[in-house]
Amino acid sequence: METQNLLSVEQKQFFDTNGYIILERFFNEVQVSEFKQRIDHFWMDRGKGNPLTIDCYLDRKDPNSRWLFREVHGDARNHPYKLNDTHLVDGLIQEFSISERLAKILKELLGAPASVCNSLLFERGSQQGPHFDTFYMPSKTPNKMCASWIAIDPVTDANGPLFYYPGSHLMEPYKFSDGTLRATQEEFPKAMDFIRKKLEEHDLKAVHFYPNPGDVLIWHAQLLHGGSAIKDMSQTRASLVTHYWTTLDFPDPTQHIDLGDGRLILKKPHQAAISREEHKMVDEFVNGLTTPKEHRVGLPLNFDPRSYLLMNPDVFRAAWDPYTHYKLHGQAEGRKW
Ligand SMILES: O=C(O)CCC(=O)C(=O)O
Repeated sequence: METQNLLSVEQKQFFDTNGYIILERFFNEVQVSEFKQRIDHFWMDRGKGNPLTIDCYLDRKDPNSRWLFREVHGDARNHPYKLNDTHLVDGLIQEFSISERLAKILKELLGAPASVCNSLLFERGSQQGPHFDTFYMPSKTPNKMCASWIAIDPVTDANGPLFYYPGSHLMEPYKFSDGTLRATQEEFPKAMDFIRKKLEEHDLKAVHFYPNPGDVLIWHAQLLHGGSAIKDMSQTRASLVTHYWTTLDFPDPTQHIDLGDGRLILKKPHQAAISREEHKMVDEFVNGLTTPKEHRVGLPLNFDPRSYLLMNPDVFRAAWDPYTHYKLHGQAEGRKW
């Protein structure tokens, strides 16, 4: 039996033309308040077996260093952070990341069932510069990927609104030297120059997003977006970002956790399988690395050697240099960091 579409023809056309759609009051006040309580719960319940990782400021200026959530100081909560993949461990987060209604809408936009590839829980803005999601996680089938951004707190100019460039998904993408859209550290400045030129050519300007709690923005994989600077760090701006690939790239049903009603999550190993003692050894090992220069080129933009070893204890235990291992084996094996 043919199920009815949830998006109107106009909404679908808007997405195709602009690269995003906004769904106001998609989640109600009760759901939003449960979500907020769940964030408190995550911070209180950080026991020994907690498998989550967090990207946060601790000893560095940028928030890209990854830690075991159970080991970070509670003060990390007062700074921008991303708590990774809570959808893998929590049913309430799954109700947001891939609610039944959202799954149907994503299928209408992508033309194939969506499956959650990852999720990021923020309590403050990311302050991340303009980027395409394909810099980090391009889908195998071009353009068969998108993301949802769910507002949990109201967004103001002071708490670092998300910004995006309507129509940027139609610009010619920058291809990195390996022929893919996945960014490398060395080529990043060149790619950004190319993108700035294209924005000028198409006369595209950034728009800021000021949603109310419960509103959802869905963006196309190639929509240029980022997070504005936070002017008032005391204001939280909780949000959940979920990235989706499709079953076109993962046709084997055993690759997904099937929650029923078309709700799919890609299976992933839990990320933090390393003991506290080994963790210290990883730090020392990484500080002492003397990797040859040629092994450090062509790596993904956000490659973090420390996090790579933390998430792949077998690599650390075999005393592999993380850069070399990633280039020779990890990339082809789809290993994470
Ligand atoms: O919420 C933000 O500040 C930006 C999020 C973002 O760019 C992303 O998760 O890809």
